[in-house]
Amino acid sequence: MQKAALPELVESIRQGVIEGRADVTSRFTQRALEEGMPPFDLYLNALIPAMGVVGARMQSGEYFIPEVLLSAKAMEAAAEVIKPALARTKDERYKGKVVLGTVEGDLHDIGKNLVRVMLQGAGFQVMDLGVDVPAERFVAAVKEVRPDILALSALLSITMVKMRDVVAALESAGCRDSVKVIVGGAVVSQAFADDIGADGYAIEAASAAELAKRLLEV
Ligand code: B1M
Repeated sequence: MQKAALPELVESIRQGVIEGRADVTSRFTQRALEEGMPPFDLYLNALIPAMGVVGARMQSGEYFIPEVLLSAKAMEAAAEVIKPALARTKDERYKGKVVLGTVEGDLHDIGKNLVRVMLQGAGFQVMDLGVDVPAERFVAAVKEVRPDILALSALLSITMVKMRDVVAALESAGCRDSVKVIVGGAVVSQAFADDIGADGYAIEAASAAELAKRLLEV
């Protein structure tokens, strides 16, 4: 196979995500890893900025949902290729249990999945409840699994308020003090986290794993 410079590979992956080409992103991601690019750098330099471009195009009306879904699929295809490489860098020491999910009404899961990968890479055992998770389902999982951390993701202004409902539901069920609640997602902020009584906020996936470690002091 012909050698390609890393910046060119990164650009091809970025374009692959923007154009919604899963075949392109998985092929070039594989090549970038073979060329020695650290897996996390691929997220930071190629995948996340490319989804930023897709978001801007959605906002300006240039892209509609079908295009965005194709881009999301292309990003997931690259993420599948990166996963084994990330697993090899895994910190095997067990850090604790996390229940994770995207709140009710919200179907965005790319960022949440990245948070899961980072938590697992840091040594946490993660139970991922998926997307559109009602407050009662989070409470049931907290009672059942007894996690150290409950991690909530939201990408929409209209669904971030559901995070407050989850905290309230934990309080009503008498299990608020048994778990640390952390929140994140593009619309969430530290001020919002403080306002709803969460234990922590992280701006991106790697810092979510750092936050989880800090909260458990491990
Ligand atoms: Co949606 N969408 N979307 N969308 N979508 C946004 C979020 C939006 C900003 C686009 C825009 O208008 N510019 C906008 C929200 C505006 C707002 O409310 N403020 C929006 C909208 C409006 C909508 C719909 C309402 C569109 C419609 O139907 N008219 C609809 C809602 C559906 C629903 O959820 N009920 C909708 C649908 C969709 C798709 C299904 C087409 C698709 C989702 C596919 C999927 O997730 N499987 C989609 C996508 C892909 C996007 C954009 C383009 C990209 C999101 C993404 O995956 N980014 C997005 C625009 C944008 O963000 N630029 C947009 C990449 C990902 C790695 O980043 O998710 O931010 P992110 O995660 C980051 C951090 O936020 C953080 O870490 C991650 C990485 O480091 N993080 C956490 C996330 N969760 C965390 C939890 C933590 C800590 C950190 O602790 C627990």
